[in-house]
Amino acid sequence: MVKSALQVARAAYKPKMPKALYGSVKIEEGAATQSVADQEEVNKLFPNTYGMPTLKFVEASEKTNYPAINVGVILSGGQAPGGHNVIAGLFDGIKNLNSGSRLYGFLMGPGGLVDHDYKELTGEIIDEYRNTGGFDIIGSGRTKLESKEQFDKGLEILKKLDIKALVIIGGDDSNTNACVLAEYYKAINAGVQVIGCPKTIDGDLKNEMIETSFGFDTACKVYAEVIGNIQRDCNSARKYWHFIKLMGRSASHIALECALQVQPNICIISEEVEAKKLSLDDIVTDIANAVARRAADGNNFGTVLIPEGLIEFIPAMKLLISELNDFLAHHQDEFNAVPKDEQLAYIRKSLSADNSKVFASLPDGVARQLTLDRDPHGNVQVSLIETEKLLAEMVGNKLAAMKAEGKYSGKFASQVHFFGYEGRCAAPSNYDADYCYSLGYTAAALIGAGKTGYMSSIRNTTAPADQWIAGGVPVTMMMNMERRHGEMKPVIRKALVELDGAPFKYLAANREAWAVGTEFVYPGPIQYFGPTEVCDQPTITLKLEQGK
Ligand code: FBP
Repeated sequence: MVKSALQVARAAYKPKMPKALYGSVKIEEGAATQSVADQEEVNKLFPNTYGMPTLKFVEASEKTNYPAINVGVILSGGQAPGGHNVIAGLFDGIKNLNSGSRLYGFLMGPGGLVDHDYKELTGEIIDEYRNTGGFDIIGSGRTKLESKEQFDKGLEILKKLDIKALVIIGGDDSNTNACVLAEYYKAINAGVQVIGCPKTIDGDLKNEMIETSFGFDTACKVYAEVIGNIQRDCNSARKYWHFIKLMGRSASHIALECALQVQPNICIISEEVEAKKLSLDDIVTDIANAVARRAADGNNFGTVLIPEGLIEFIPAMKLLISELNDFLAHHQDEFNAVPKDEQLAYIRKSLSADNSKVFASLPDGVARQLTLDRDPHGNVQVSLIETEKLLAEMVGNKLAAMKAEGKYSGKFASQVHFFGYEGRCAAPSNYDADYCYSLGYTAAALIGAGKTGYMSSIRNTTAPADQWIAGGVPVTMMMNMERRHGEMKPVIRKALVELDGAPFKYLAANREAWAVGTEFVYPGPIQYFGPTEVCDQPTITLKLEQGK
């Protein structure tokens, strides 16, 4: 591999860790836990892993002798900056337990476990990937690990390689499945521990014990850099409105964090749209009015940030998607047999009257998106829906109508952008490099302590890294029951933007000024070397959440 100058220099970076992890550790147990909701049902489904205490690692005066252990690791779902450092931390952690320990990576996601596709990760291989972006060390995939057959097939290879612990690095769905696997292996006495690590740029796997999912920090900084550049361009030429869609399948954390970093003219937050029961027309009208107000001051330019998941949060769309999910879960084969040019009509006549009307009002491309392209978890692939174009077009039409009525006299030209994939494999920021390495190292400590069904947790991350707190959280603690594919299932509750939370309140308090004025901030690129106030800042979301 030809390495860039940055890659070479960055390889030497030593990630910072919580102080406790540098020496021998012992566990301090917290209180027994409960699931966030539906306690009885979740307890029933996880009799062996429910109710376990939270764990904290503290320095120990005596060194424990650990036997050598073979560990497997899986990267699951979308890429997020820092995944390689989780694996490096895990590798160093298990070698620290016992230098005879070995690490095996299952290839291309959970499918690698089922298909027995793996490679041993040696020190030489690990060194090639320290502090780099991407998941290419072993690849990732979205196969859903959920059936007993898959678990048993996986167990065959784990037994063959004498693997006693499996670390699954993934988002809420993958960690839900990790927990189901932990429960199953414990129930059958398989002798395999399962530990999860919180990953996703979307930032929606968080709770009181998991401050953030890794990759969110770096991805937002990459997007904020380019949005800042666009804003400077836009403020220079003063002739375009930029409609910028930002990744984040469901929650609007990425859009919100970017807004806090760049101070755009408009930022839509899906969770607010849902709470206020706004229609697509309401959203378009709000944007058009803001454009008209700026035009009245001679400012025919601006930026609009749009969260990727918006469509699903518009109440009428949400009802439609929910009926589509149930309908397709039960009629997928029948649907597949319908000729392509008749599929939309087939769906229209199969839906209830209200939803059929909403479905019929959508442009064909969007309607097709909602019915055809699902990920293996059954989710609509919202990243493929071009809401930025839809909104730019609809705002243009609305302004034309306003002009005809004499309510607007400006010029409107738009540019559209979608930022998502370009941030997912960026070289991890110092925050993510340190956080990820610590998560991996903590996963090794949880393995050493014989734990299963836990997620690796690092807290207090707005403080300097030596004050971070390492521990473990029972995955069942994060669960509730939700409807999936037409059935009630135990799943980790997704953390959406809280409208009474400090980050949203900060946006709400400032957005009027940002809409009318031009108060753009230009964050510039992530810095890996230099003063700590430039290189080691956590996200604004995290700082506001922690009152800093
Ligand atoms: P994860 O939740 O698996 O981390 O994925 C996040 C994400 O980047 C979403 O923001 C986006 O909607 C989706 O993945 C895109 O998926 P794909 O990579 O399959 O196109």
